[in-house]
Amino acid sequence: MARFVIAVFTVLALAVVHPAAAEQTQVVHIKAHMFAYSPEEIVVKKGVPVTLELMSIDRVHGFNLPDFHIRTTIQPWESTTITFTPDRVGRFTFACDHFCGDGHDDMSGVIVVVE
Ligand SMILES: [Cu+2]
Repeated sequence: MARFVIAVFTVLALAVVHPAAAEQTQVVHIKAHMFAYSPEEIVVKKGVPVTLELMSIDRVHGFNLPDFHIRTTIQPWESTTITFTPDRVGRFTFACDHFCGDGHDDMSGVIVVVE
């Protein structure tokens, strides 16, 4: 009986902890492809950590978000993860900085940080 009570208690405790933990990080999946990011615009909350999971579905691309000093290379079919905490509100442009073809110069997106 005691074991059963402990098991039920554990399940309840996990159920309570899990949603809170999920709110502490904003996970956003971004796909890169010639010559755009999908989605092109993401909205995140100021002061809450953001994890970007970046993946290219065709060739090598870059991801440069200078306002937050973030820059990485995105490899095809490999997940690249970046975590940062936006410390101010606004609209911040990210762009491909790895030449990927004729549309490369137009390959960009926006992170909107809200209160
Ligand atoms: Cu490019």
